[in-house]
Amino acid sequence: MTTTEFQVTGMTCGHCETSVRDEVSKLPGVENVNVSARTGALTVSSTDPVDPDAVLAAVSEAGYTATPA
Ligand SMILES: [Cu+2]
Repeated sequence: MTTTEFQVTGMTCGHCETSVRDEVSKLPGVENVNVSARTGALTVSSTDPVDPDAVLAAVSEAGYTATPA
């Protein structure tokens, strides 16, 4: 299990968190997603290291912008 951290901008509430969590959870190998609208922190736990670009694309799909942290 590995965890990868990102910083997300644009989230304001729990619905934003859910949108990000739903999209990132779809990525292969992702086991757990922790996201906070308050801090912008996104932590992705996965069986193998995730492709950061895939996570950034998934967050973008949800309507927000992420950068590796
Ligand atoms: Cu929101």
